[in-house]
Amino acid sequence: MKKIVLTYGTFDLFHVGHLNLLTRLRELGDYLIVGVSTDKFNEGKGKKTIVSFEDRLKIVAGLRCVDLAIPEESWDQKTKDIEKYGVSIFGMGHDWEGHFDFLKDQCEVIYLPRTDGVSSTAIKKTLQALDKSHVSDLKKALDLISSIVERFD
Ligand code: C2G
Repeated sequence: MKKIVLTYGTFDLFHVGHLNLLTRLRELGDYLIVGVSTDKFNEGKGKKTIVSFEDRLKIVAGLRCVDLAIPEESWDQKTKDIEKYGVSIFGMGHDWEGHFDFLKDQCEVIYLPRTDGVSSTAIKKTLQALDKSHVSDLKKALDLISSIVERFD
């Protein structure tokens, strides 16, 4: 009887934190299913993504540790997916600690430590700082500040 593990996420700008989690979840069972949030579902989460759902799904599906990638379209599909796929373990990173304990009557629920120092948000911020148009805006702001400072000298 295969031990099926299930998780969900946005997986935007896929990074090592995502990979560590998926690898660790896969090691807990024999088959890992990953629900990837659709763009529409992310709008509901208030999450703006850089990488399209199609590409995020393809990247996750292409990972050696992932056996099946499915769309995540709603918060309440977890219960149905656990039933449909005969899931034994539902796992998430510990930033979700407690949020999915209601699934405990269907399967084991675990929260694994997040990987520190990396997040899609931090990557976006770094890219913004390096963006040329952003740098010219910063330069304009600096020129304005120095002209104001000069007036007070
Ligand atoms: N994660 C991690 N370490 C990081 C960043 C993320 O372990 N440095 C984990 C998160 O805890 C989550 C998974 O990677 O379990 C995916 O993270 P996100 O793509 O940010 O997913 P999120 O937007 O939290 O969506 O129904 C659940 C939601 O779809 C989860």
